[in-house]
Amino acid sequence: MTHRSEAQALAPGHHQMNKHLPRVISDEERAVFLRDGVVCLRGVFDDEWIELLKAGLQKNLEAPGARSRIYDRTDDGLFFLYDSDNWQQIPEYEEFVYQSPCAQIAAELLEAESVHFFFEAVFVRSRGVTFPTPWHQDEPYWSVEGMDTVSIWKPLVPVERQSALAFVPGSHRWPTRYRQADFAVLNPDGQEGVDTVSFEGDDWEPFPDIESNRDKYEVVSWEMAPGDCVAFNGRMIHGGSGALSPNRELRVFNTQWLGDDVRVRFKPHGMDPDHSDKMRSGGMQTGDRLNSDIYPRLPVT
Ligand SMILES: O=C(O)CCC(=O)C(=O)O
Repeated sequence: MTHRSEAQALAPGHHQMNKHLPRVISDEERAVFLRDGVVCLRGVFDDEWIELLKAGLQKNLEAPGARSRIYDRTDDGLFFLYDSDNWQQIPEYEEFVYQSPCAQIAAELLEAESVHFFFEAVFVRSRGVTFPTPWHQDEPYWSVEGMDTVSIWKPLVPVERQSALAFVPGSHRWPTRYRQADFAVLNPDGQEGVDTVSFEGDDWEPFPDIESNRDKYEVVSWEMAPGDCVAFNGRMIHGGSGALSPNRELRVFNTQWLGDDVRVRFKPHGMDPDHSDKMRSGGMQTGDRLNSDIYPRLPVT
């Protein structure tokens, strides 16, 4: 594994992208991603990346970040934790962002010459948690707008199909603006200052009932092993993960990548995660391209 300091020495002022994808992303996989908005990629991260992320996640759990949230907690101590944007505090995450094949995968799926890294997110469920992630689309919550987005969701432990993140194929192209869930209400510990959104008014249609109509919406999910990932567009309807078997935990590391048409857009209904302060302090306003000093731009080599 090349360390970031070596990479910087190789390319001052630029971050060298690791080229060691264990295998090529096929034309068919790219076509599925563009058509369905989601593709399951098998065996694209070697064990060394999984071990690195596990070590980083352990540090993350020992010292959760400012955005850390508990979404669910049971009386017998089971929890579902979310955290994000700690990549500059956790060296293992930073190394993964700059050096792993992840940026290459994102750029290849988006057919882009470079991609911006937006943020990482972790989703940790202790053994037997059944709490499902509400169905939603990501982009309405983000402080950016655009079609060229991809999130790369990878379990660090084996995950059964019933527990994996699930998707409505093709929903990234649906024109309807749906009223999204406010994740701020998932707050059993009464944490203060959590990001909140409010999709009020006539601009938003009621969110479809995906859970009761999984067959109708042709919902897909996959049993996955460490090294596999699902790559999905930020406009995809997804959710329904959870439902762990009693002896299974779930540890997921997700990274979000932004391509050519993405611009900053501060949303009047609120943002989650709200990057508007971070963006404003980096000189970004609605309509701007992302500032590469804040959101690293990684070229495909
Ligand atoms: O892993 C989960 O349960 C939620 C993931 C999710 O919603 C996301 O990555 O956008």
